[in-house]
This record gives sequence, C-alpha cells and structure tokens, in this order.
Amino acid sequence: MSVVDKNIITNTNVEIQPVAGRIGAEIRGIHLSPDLDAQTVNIIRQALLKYKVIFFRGQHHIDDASQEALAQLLGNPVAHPTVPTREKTSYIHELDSTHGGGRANSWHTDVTFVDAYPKASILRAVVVPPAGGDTVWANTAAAYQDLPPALRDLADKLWALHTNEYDYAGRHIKASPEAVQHYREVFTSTVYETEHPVVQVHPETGERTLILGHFVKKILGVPSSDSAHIISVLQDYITRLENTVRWRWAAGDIAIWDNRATQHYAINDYGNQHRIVRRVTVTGDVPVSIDGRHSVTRKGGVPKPEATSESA
Ligand SMILES: O=C(O)CCC(=O)C(=O)O
Ligand SMILES: [Fe+2]
Repeated sequence: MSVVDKNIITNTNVEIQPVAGRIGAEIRGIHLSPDLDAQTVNIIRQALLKYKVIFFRGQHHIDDASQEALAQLLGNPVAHPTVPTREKTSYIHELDSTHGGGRANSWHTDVTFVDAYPKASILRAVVVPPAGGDTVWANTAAAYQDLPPALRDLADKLWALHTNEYDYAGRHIKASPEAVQHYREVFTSTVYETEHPVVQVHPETGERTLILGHFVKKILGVPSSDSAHIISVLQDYITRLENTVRWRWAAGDIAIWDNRATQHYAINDYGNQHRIVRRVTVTGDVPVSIDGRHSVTRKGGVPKPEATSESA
C-alpha cells in the first residue's frame, strides 16, 4: 500500500512511500530526466529535505550524461577534489568493487574534508550482485535530537578536523594491496584538512545536524584519546539501527541523499561478485555552526583566516 504524501504532492501521479520510520522514501511515478517540469523538481527537492534519502526504481534510461544533467536540477555538479572522473564524463565518480576504493564500507558523509562539501549525491546502480551490496543511510538530524541534553550541549560546542588522508579505500577491501596503495595515492594527491563544527545548522531546513564520519581525524581542543571516545559516543547515536534505512539495489535504481543530514555505508558482503555504482555530487555551502561561525579549510584549499574556529 502506497502512502501519498499530501504535504508534498498536489495534483500529480507521484507517490512517496516511506521505506523506514525515520529516514528514506521511495518515489514512484517519476521518469527521471533532465527535462522534468518545475513542479516535479519541487516535489523531489521537498522529499529530499524531508526524507533525506530518496529512491527511484527502474531508471534504466539514465546514462552517465543524463545523470550529470539530472544533477543540475538540484544545483551545480562538482567533481571529486582528487579522484579523476570516469572517462568521457565531467563529474561521474565510479565505485567499482574490483578497484581500489570501490567499496565504501565505512560510515561517512561525502567529501567532508573540504569546507563547502557537497549538499547532495546522486547514485546510480549499474552492476548489482545477486545478493548483498546494499547501502545504508543514517539520519544525522534525528541523531542530534536523540542526544541527551547534556551531550547535545557538549556537541554544540565542539569542532572537528576532517581530512582525506585516511580514506575508506584502505579499510577492509578486497582489492589487491597494489590497487589500494594506488588509490590512496590518488585520493590523497592533495591533502585537505578542514575544521567543521560538530553541529551545523542545515541551510534549508534549519535543523541541527551532526558532521562526523570517517574523514574526521580528531575533535579539536581535547587530547586524541578523549577525542576518539567523544567521536565514538556521538557516532553511535548516528548509526543506531532505528536511525537508518537500508536499500536493496537493482540495476537502474537511483538514490539521492541530502549529504548535509546523512551518513552512509556500502555493505561489503558480496565477496568477489561484481558491483558498480556511479555518483554525481552537487556543490554545497560552507557549513555554519549554531553560533554563526563558518567551517574553514586549513590545508589544500584557499584558507579563510577571518572565519576561525576554536582550533587547538
Ligand atoms: O557504494 C555505495 O553504495 C555508496 C558508495 C559511496 O559511498 C558514495 O557513492 O558516496
Ligand atoms: Fe559516499
């Protein structure tokens, strides 16, 4: 039974079916294309803000070029800062399970090692294993609300350093050591370090969301050992199962997530089966803390010394 979201939809055949209780919805009745009318684009934007990750089945007609064009409906596509785009494309970031870096089985928000990290990611399933290879998303706004008031107060004050120096490619992957090493060299060809508030104010919804995930190197202003504990406590609130949605892919599916309000994890449970997904990201704003200060890139980008945080 489908749920029609009356708050979002008026006078269309579009249906929005929540997938889990706190995050994620499947949208039916939209044939994705760069030529979507304004009302449909508005439905997609509203659903993205509300459900934080939205899924479209059966979009077999979308190829690399139309995926890139589709991203333009949400903003300006942006290439990965260090990893080259797929051949003959401007923005496609491919994750192929047989390549180094092709299995993103670690909780993260995309590209948080730069200040204005992407606001949205659009992922298309190209090759899907017969079983396994699902992706899980977690709601970082709900996680913030779940924090007990004392932990919320603490998180509100914290800033963290994010870097691409230790990326997910090196974690639990089945590619050869040479492939992993090569990928790591490419991924960190420019090393970035960026300070983000742990709690940002979402620029569109006004919600408070947590910025953490595997690019975090440390919480600023506390010893490293304390930093690890604090990150782990907050991260546990983000990844509680009640706070997640899991998607069983079929080739031709497209997922779009609000990268400012989610983390995700690609489950690496399909052994040597082949899996390929392709992603386009859309430029985001520089995050703003609850007291109005902006994130700052300290290394690898253009420094903005006027917008300093409490770094230590
Ligand atoms: O492989 C996946 O399902 C997700 C990969 C990923 O982390 C991404 O596309 O940003
Ligand atoms: Fe990702």
